[in-house]
Amino acid sequence: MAGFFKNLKRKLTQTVRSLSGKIKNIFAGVKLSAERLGEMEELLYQADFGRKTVESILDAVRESHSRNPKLRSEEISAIARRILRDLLEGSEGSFSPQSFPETICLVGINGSGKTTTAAKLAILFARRGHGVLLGSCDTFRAAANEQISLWASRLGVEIVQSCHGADAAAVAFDALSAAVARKKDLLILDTAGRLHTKVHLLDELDKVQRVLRKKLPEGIFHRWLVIDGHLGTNSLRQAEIFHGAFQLTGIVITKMDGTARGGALVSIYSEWKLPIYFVGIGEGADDLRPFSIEEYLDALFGQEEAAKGGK
Ligand SMILES: Nc1nc2c(ncn2[C@@H]2O[C@H](COP(=O)(O)OP(=O)(O)OP(=O)(O)O)[C@@H](O)[C@H]2O)c(=O)[nH]1
Ligand SMILES: [Mg+2]
Repeated sequence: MAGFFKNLKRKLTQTVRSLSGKIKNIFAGVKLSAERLGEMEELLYQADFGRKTVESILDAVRESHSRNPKLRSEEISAIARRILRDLLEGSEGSFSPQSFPETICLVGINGSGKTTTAAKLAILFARRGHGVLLGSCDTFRAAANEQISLWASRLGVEIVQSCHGADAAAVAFDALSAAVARKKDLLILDTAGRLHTKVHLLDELDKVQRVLRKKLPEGIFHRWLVIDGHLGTNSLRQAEIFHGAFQLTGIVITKMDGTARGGALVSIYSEWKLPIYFVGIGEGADDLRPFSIEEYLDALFGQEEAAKGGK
């Protein structure tokens, strides 16, 4: 846990500066005014918090200010933190393969980080002693096979894949059969990135899902949307389309390192109430952490606010 905090905080330094530091810059030593609140509003939008989230925070600040006209910047940060914590309540996904072959199918738009996340998950659970099989249903992108097989051999994880242009649903079927035959605890399926606006690609994914649904009871068939943390409010639309098409069961947010944003996560959770399982914080195999609300807030606001009663 401490490692996660240090890592995520180090990697989110830009965010730390923008939220904790900037709230201080806006309010330190000056009276709270409509103009200052306007600046805070802008800051929150820049960090990708959605309208409802921003309004909830500003309303709470105004309300506290009416009771205490001498509200300090630290207290304003603590209020924002409290509102975000409330909005995120219940969002921490906890995952450990229980009955074989538990299957995670990763879906999302192009370049969101699915393949990298598949590799990171594979090594994470392999190290915990689980039998893991990777399946590559990305038969669409020419270099996809090479990319994932390189990961598999580097990490020493078994993989099932097919040739470029093959039927993705057939690969899903083969991978699942192999997972059963080899008695793997966990099958992690990577899929081709697709724009949520491209109907034929969504149809292909639907076929993959139907093949898996026939074989897997609902409880062990996980459909996680991989979202790029840089993409901001656009990711709400992605979640809506992918959730509508595949009844998602969870979320992974990638590229949370080095982004001054990351607030869209709160909107996605508020809207869909899908558990957030993992956060990607880099390109390496170990740069994946279980999602933790407090650590996310610490990373956003900085340790100082955490110590000052934001918790
Ligand atoms: N900084 C950072 N980069 C990441 C992270 N996750 C993935 N990437 C990088 O993002 C790029 C795209 O990652 P992929 O895993 O190939 O994405 P994908 O969703 O499989 O892409 P397609 O298969 O083309 O749809 C690569 O350069 C990764 O190294 C992360 O958490 N942090
Ligand atoms: Mg990929």
